[in-house]
Amino acid sequence: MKPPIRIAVTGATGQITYSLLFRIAAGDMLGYDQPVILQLYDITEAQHVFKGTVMELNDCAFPLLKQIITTDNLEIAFGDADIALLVGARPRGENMERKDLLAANGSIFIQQGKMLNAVAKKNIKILVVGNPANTNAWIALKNAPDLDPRNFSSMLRLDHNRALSQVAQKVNAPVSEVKRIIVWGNHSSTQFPDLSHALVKDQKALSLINDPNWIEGSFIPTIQDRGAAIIKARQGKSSAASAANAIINHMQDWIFGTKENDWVSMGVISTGCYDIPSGLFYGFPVTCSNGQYKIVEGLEINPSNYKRMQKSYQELITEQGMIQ
Ligand code: NAX
Repeated sequence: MKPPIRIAVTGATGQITYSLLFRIAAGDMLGYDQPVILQLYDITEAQHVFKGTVMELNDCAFPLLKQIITTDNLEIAFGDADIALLVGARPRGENMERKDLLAANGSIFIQQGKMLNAVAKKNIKILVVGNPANTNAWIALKNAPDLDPRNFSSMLRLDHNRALSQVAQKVNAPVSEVKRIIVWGNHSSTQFPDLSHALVKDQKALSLINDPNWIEGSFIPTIQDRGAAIIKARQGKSSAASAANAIINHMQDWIFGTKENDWVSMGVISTGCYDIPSGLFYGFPVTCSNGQYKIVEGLEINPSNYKRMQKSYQELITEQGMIQ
């Protein structure tokens, strides 16, 4: 049997992680022959919630689950971790302005970046999910000088999957036949879901759809505002199972590679391509192989799409400014 992989998860008593932990322990993320150790972190006030989750994990009798650690100590949670899924974040409270939320999360991700730097494996793969995910990833990276920036990522995969599903429904094709969708930018309503390069069964999606009004009036706003629509439909609860599924998809593709002739959207450190200046986390199309991602470069971008991409970049710069 392979040696176990240590997976640190923060916000591990929250609703996303309640959907996530059982799938990881079942083998959905790292394969059905890969033992895992779960290193679960949450704040002190939430520790009592772990009891039931641990009882249920045990009651599943997962053969791959070798150990469960629960803690409010980041050093224990991140110690020797191979993977860190940073899901926990401070939710927006009443009367809290966006800049207060950014500041509160800023201090969380400073501590987490420092501790990852100090005690995690040097080749750790980190996915930031807690919002504002792109900016939180940037803060964690800034505080982890000994880790490779390419080991950090932020989650755009839920937006990507939402876009795949909307297109598949529109053209009445299986989701597996929809390829090369891109979600550019920030995980926020400025993100730009782009079908310019998308294919359905190797035909151009735009020609098959042949309905610019649907793209502008329905597709783009549906993806941009889907989070809010889910909260409304679930009477106050935000996306949970679909977010957990996106985490699994993101990590699987990063570790095991993307499908041939396809790419996925990942928040990764910008390198200057597509005129997005280097140094912030931005959603790009990437391919992955051998555990490494590569930004798909050189795609043609028309002027109106360029503007949308810049708008999301500007929002990220504003977020960084508020943190600083
Ligand atoms: P919950 O409110 O259910 O859970 C949040 C967890 O974070 C709780 O367990 C809480 O104790 C913990 N937490 C609070 N303060 C903390 C701190 N100082 N340090 C560490 N953990 C702390 O939220 P849930 O629905 O699970 O969502 C978690 C995060 O994911 C939120 O920030 C949410 O906005 C974000 N999302 C990001 C998505 C993405 O695509 N990037 C999509 C889904 C989700 O909305």
